[in-house]
Amino acid sequence: MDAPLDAPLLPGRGGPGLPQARRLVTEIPGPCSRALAQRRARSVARGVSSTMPVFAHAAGGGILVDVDGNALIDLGSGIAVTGVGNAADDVVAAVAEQAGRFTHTCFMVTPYAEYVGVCEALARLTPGGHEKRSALFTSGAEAVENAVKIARSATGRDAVVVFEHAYHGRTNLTMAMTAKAMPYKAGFGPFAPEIYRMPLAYPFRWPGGPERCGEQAAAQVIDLIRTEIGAGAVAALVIEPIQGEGGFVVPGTGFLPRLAEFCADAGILFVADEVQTGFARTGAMFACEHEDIVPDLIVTAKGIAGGLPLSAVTGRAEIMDAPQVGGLGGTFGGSPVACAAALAAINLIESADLAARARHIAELTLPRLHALGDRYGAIGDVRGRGAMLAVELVRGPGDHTPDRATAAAVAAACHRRGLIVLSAGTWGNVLRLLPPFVITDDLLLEGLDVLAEACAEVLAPR
Ligand code: PLZ
Repeated sequence: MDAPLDAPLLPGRGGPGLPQARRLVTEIPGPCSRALAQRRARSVARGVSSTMPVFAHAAGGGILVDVDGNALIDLGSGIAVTGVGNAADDVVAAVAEQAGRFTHTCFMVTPYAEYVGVCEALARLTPGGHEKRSALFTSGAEAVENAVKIARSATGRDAVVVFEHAYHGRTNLTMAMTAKAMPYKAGFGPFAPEIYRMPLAYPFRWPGGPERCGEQAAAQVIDLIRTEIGAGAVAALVIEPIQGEGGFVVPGTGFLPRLAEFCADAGILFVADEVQTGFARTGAMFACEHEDIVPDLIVTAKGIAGGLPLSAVTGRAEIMDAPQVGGLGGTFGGSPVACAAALAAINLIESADLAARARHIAELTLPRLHALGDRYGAIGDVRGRGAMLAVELVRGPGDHTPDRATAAAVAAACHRRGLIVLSAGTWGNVLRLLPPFVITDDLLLEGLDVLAEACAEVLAPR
């Protein structure tokens, strides 16, 4: 390791031009990050937490440079946002061009073409050949809330079905829809009514074993909806096709198609929350495509705009057009700068076939994760799709008890070595990888070597 620098020479900009190599010049966190952490403690509410103790200076490709000049490998993409790379050239140019013409008019006051362009792209890219409409918002949670508003308006029904381990956001309605109490809900109630939580087809933890998990869980859910809510009372079933914060749980085979079929028969709208899985993350443009699901409404955010805040609800024209004129909106919803960024990001995802890149990332990564699983009994499950992959840590072989402390220790060992990895899961015992699609093979493999070193430091071999 090089000697600490008193005045680090920091890059003037990020983007793909940053050297794509890990480089540690101080301990993590370094002195500049520690000084900022002190200012932060005096000015930022403690409820807002961070995974890594370093402050960002510039980022691009698969590298994030901190304020001390350390270059870290980014296997988090800011929680599945910067798939096209951070500060991607085309996104930066589109943002600069748009901001130089106008930053805001409010679409509800004087509309602009960029908003329409994003809605056209969403209609073209989302599953299903039917006529579609979209409405744009700012955060994922806001879009989920609006999907529920639209579903209630279109069906005249109140109830909303959600699932164990689900994450849908931090606003009042979406807190009610999110499963996990700590830290998302504790002390923040009372919560919105008419939200009903159902069992999820979680193959690794399904009592009847993984093989028939999808089929058995779907049968349970359908029975519970019929007997405890009444199918005719349900406006929408909202589900992440692969759970994000819940631990990258890929529902057991057949679960999603069976639920979609039941919803269609019962007049319940099938709403896919693709906030985390959308825009090529799972190796398809949308995760629903892996199981040929055509949702009635699809909620997107995160990866849509290369790092700018933008979210959307897209769906069947007749459903989307149910709310009264003026019933949907928001001052910043579909900000022109975010829309310009989205048009650039979507163009990159399509023209560079970043979904194929995400599948290639899985091909490089999964064998390595399985090899770690073979070596260490604490790795109970390896799962995910595309560039959305995870390992679940448990007490030991045959003991599925979640092991949060060990997951945290492996994550901390990665962080000390300059690798950004995130945890997830209801019990906090899942390590998840969300690399940017544009990461080079070499950098990804180096990141996986660092993960292997961290496992060797923390875990006992079988
Ligand atoms: N739906 C499926 O993954 C956001 C949350 C980070 P917002 N996930 C990251 C945190 O701890 O706040 C998410 C998601 C799914 C909805 C959301 C909410 O999206 O943009 O964070 O509101």
